[in-house]
Amino acid sequence: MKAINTIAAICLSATFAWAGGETPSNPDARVYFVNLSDGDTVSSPVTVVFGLSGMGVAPAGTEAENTGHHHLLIDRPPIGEGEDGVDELAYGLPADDNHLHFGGGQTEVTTELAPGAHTLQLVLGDAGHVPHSPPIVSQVITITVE
Ligand SMILES: [Cu+2]
Repeated sequence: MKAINTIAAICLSATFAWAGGETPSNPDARVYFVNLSDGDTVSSPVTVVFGLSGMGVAPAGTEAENTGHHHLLIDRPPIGEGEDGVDELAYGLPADDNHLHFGGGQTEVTTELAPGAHTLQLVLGDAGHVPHSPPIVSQVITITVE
């Protein structure tokens, strides 16, 4: 019985962390890196191509069902984790050097990255930059810039 309670507690906390905002997503949608894989070595500037299936890309501010715009998290804990992680999931992503917004509906970026290892994650956001419910996020990948 104790084990069942523990599992229930874990499920509850996971559900909370993955609540996202108020805009429903297609739960089968997927966001992914088209041209990069975990462990890749690249040179700067780095081009990152964003893939999305099951939903559509629309500029920020567009209220249309099953759409969103891309965000690239650079050198951040996985979305929902770390300082402010839960708030970012529920209330929206900040715009800074670690959270790039593509509110024009862009599907790729070429950006300078310092030599060394960097983590990247894609997060789809709604009209107001808030992750959907459930959130549509990519795997976190680590790339090395030579
Ligand atoms: Cu945004």
